[in-house]
Amino acid sequence: MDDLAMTSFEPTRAEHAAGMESYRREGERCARQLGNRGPIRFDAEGKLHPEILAAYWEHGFYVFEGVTGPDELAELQDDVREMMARAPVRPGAEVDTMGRPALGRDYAREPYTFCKPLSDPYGGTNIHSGRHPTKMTEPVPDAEAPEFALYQLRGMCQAMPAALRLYGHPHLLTIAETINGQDFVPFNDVIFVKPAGMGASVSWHQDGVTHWNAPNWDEGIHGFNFQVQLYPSTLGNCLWVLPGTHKKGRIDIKALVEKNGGSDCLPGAVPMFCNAGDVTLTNRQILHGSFANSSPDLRISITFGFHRRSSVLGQTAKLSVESNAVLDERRIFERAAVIALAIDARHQHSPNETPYRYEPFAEHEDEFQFSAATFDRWIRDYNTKDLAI
Ligand SMILES: O=C(O)CCC(=O)C(=O)O
Repeated sequence: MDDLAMTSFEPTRAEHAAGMESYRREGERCARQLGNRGPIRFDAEGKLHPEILAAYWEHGFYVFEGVTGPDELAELQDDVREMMARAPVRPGAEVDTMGRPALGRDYAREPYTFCKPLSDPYGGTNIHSGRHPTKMTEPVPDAEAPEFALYQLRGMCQAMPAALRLYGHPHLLTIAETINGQDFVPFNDVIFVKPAGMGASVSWHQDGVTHWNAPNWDEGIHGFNFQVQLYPSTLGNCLWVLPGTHKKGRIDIKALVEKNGGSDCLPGAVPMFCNAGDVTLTNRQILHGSFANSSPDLRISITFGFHRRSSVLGQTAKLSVESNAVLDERRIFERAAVIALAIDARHQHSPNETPYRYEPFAEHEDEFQFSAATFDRWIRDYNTKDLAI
């Protein structure tokens, strides 16, 4: 148990950072022993290497080092910086800090989410089917902190050319195919922004909400998420996971925290620290969360996931604006079309890279070439068709 567990008052930002120190170091020590990090490796058939796959299924996560090269990383950082600069000057405003129309006023889904610095907006609420039952420690921000800080960005494939191209990354799509089959389907995307000394927490949770009681439930049924890290993901700002919990069914998070004396510093949890350009792969069923970013370092994680087609087809949409829409063949095709166009957008930008071949669109490659017209038809407001389960 860490020092903060014994306190019932709200620590200041600095007290929180200091109080987490020993927990972070112990988590780092455990994480380094797991053997689930390194560069992407493929086997002779071009699939994700079986040793990596085995480590992923054992622990429920993997850290891939050096996935995006310096040029791609710089393009992503530039696009995200620009999207952040175009955010409404305050929640609900029509203009950005420079008085320009804020980005996304014509998007069907609001692309920006704000929250109070160092708060926990989900913990203990019914948001997202109540999957965040406990509240994280909410440190008191420094006096100069603004009233609101950016928390999440949505609609990356519409808002940022580099992010659309990332969505067509051949190595990431090959991993998706190895784990979820050739007919894998997309899930959704969101960019987590954890500003230095201000970033809000994401309370402990498991992601999936659909299949927990299904007779065919297994450790992969709710898919996985990638997080492409644009800056170093440090012990002080990164996502934490409780290894192996993706295999254990639904966890009683409340009981776990109570057993831990009410502290959110769960024993056995490990930090997914890594460098800019690294990509983490996280099973959606693993127990995971991130603490208020009381550290001096910004984290920006481009998060997008993939499912088995069989997990999605015929289910109803959860966790999204359009909850309870049926996820039928048509909807899957329309949402998956973003992958096909992302592959072509990437190919047009980097013609020397071998593009990924997405089996469900293999017969439609001529139709799904990236252009202004296909952008309007398939990408504009694509995230109203997310396949969230
Ligand atoms: O990156 C984070 O801080 C939270 C990510 C998360 O909870 C998720 O992807 O479900």
